[in-house]
Amino acid sequence: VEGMLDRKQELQAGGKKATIRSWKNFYTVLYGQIMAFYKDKEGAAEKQPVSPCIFLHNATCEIAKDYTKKKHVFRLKLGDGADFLLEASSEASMQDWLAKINHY
Ligand code: I3P
Repeated sequence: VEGMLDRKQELQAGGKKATIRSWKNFYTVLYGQIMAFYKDKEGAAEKQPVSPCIFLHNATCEIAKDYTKKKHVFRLKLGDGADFLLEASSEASMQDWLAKINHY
């Protein structure tokens, strides 16, 4: 699964509040248990990530019901305590990401 996602980091590894908290837009690709972040589809084709990839081992994700400022937002909690909000472009797209991420 791949596509544009807006991402905001809420917690860093260890569970500390993240210092850089703005939303950023990435062309996001899931390769098995690795989530990679590119500028756009071309960047993905050229394998030129613009942000460190995320390892989904021990990660969980669910709809971010507590986050009401945007629609179609889900929360990804990593095994190391980091926590990201991810905004999909539609309900269907969000459900697709949730299903694929929770499959691992
Ligand atoms: C952040 C930016 C985010 C905002 C975050 C701000 O500021 O405005 O959009 O999150 O609020 O810290 P900056 O661009 O200066 O980094 P929301 O969109 O969720 O409000 P937060 O610190 O309350 O998470």
